[in-house]
Amino acid sequence: MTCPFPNGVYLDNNATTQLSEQAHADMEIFLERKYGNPNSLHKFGTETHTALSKALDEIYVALNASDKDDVIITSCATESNNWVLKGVYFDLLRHGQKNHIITTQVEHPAIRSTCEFLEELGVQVTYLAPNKNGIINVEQVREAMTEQTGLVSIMWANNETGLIHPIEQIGALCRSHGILFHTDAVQAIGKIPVDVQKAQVDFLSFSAHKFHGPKGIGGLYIREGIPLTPLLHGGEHMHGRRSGTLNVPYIVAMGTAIREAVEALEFENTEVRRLRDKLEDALLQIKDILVVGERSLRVPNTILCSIRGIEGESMLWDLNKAGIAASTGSACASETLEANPVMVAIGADKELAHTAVRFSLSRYNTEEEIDYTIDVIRRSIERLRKISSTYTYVA
Ligand code: C6P
Repeated sequence: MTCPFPNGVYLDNNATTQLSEQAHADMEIFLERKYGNPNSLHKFGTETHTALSKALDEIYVALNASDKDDVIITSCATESNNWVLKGVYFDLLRHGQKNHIITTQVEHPAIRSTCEFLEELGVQVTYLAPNKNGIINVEQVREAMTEQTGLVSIMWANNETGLIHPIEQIGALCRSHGILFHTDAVQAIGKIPVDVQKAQVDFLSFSAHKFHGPKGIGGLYIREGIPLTPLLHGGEHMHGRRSGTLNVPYIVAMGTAIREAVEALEFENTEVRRLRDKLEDALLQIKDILVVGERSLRVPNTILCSIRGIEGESMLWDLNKAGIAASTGSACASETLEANPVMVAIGADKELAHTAVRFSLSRYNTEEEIDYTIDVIRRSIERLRKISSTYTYVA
């Protein structure tokens, strides 16, 4: 089927997003004429320094950070996540009095692999399993807490399912027990309101390319007065917390992108949600499809589904040929690999828990694109089920 949209239909916005036009326009001058190092004292430096301060202000406002808190620019959320876990290890866990981290089975590998690395250094890690709704509840966190718990790290919204964890309740629990709390908010910013004070977080990771900013730039929010050993030592950039000459053009673009993302939250919650629900309703009309997680518990843009009798990769291949970009999430296609823990938790059988297709929308998607996608999906499922060795197709 020939795609009627010249640039294709992009439904993989949890992987990365299109750069906003305004973010692109705002950063251009800093790639060209205004190239000074913001730490330099001459005119070239002061003009980039001013732009840097403005962009940082936009990030503080977007997160509702206080001006006593720190927002430190990093290269991406992977770096921010690594920094929190390894920094807390250096500051607290390696001394032995506290040696326990609570996290979940559904974190991004930037958390999971770093926890596994810390386990090799002697840290105890509890990986909470999602409940039957696919989320982690506050009681599970409370029950896992011990005298040794030094850090709780739980993502705000899951990248595969879009399911939202009760971050404000978990934040309040951690604060009342004096335990540090980190959240990976990569998939929450621009989709739902994120307020670091309300959520009582000590650390929060984000990545610009998930909210229509550029790739290779992100940040870590650190609450006022919380120490964190740097990952990168060097000059006095970012108050000595993260060294390296700052990437002014990308930081400027991230400032614009996060401001726009917050301004667009209402649109995300109404229009993007409406289009997501339209696509989801159409999927649910097809026989033997599982959509993971209650809609009301998910961010407005995400659908993770399993289609009986069809490998996720085969479906993606058909979609790609029709100009539509989606992904498999990281649910594993191979029987030998782990099943998706959320699907297991919500009671999916083995076949469904091993295959998935993720559709993630953005504010740039249109009704026409969704209608076209629905048409392509219907045809593809019919075609693939007819040739499936595991599915008995009945017209
Ligand atoms: N998730 C996905 O397709 P980076 O790559 O460092 O900017 O972001 C990493 C990251 C961290 N946390 C969460 C919750 C994420 O979703 C991601 C990126 C992409 O789901 C690529 S694996």
